[in-house]
Amino acid sequence: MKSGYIAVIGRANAGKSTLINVMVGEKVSIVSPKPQTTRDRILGVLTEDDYQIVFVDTPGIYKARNALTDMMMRTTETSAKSVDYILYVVDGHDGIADEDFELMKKYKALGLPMAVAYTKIDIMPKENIPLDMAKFADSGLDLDVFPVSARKGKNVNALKKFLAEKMPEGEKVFQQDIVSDKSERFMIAEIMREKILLKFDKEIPHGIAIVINTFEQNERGVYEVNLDIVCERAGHKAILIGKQGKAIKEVSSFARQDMEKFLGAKVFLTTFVKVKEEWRDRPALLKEYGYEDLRGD
Ligand SMILES: Nc1nc2c(ncn2[C@@H]2O[C@H](COP(=O)(O)OP(=O)(O)O)[C@@H](O)[C@H]2O)c(=O)[nH]1
Ligand SMILES: [Mg+2]
Repeated sequence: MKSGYIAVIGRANAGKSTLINVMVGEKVSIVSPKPQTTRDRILGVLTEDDYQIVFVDTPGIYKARNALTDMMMRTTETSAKSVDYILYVVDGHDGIADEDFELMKKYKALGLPMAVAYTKIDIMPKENIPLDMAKFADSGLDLDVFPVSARKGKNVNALKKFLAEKMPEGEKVFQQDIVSDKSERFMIAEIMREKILLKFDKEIPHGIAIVINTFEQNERGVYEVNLDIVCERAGHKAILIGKQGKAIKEVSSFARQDMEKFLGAKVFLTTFVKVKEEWRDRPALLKEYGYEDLRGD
């Protein structure tokens, strides 16, 4: 049996979470076109007859600007140091940046083996692929590069197989049917945050925290979910709610549908919007909202 941990690293928005979801075969991490979508370290577990890979999704790499992003960066750093292997994700559509090579060099210097997933090839001109492959070859970093499309599932099996073979011999860490280390409650909050990321622009989604007050399945099998959407300003609250509550109704409806898909049952969702100024810079509130500091983990 092969079994090990792989940290999935790369710039914000590269497509890390999408690729993990596809490899695991279930949604374990939310996805949006905006940076800072993933805030926590999330484990996505892929189990086959002869191997288990635990993918460590990370918040990505960008410059820290507040206590929350600072903590997210530390989470990425810490996660990258306690694994067997690194999968570096490059957005092929966006193109390889010098920063990517700097980061790959930095993580290689930790002494961990690394492969590259060059993703989103479904939306880029085919002729760019060999040009970028030459850049990888010329980097002197000795990398195994896999051009993939997470969205179309292209070449993903080849990548999985390659990674499985790189895992050390060992027993399973998670039971066969476990796909994530996170609870259903956590995913419900994340699904709500994903829909807000998809609907609202600028600073609003980055200043959102979701607090689940109730998460219960009643005797009819319906999940009763009550949650607070915490934002940073009264102005944001007004936008989140919208005229006659139109915006919040719409976003809650999308969230509910996705929650039902995730839980495989009906959901009765009620939401409240609250303001907590500057919560992202207040350690006590970060903790209250479930953002635990992984430093020294
Ligand atoms: N077309 C296309 N879009 C993708 C692919 N993978 C990710 N995306 C999109 O890229 C954006 C960022 O993806 P996400 O997984 O959240 O990136 P992360 O920040 O690295 O975790 C989202 O809008 C995804 O839908 C892909 O293979 N093809
Ligand atoms: Mg992500």
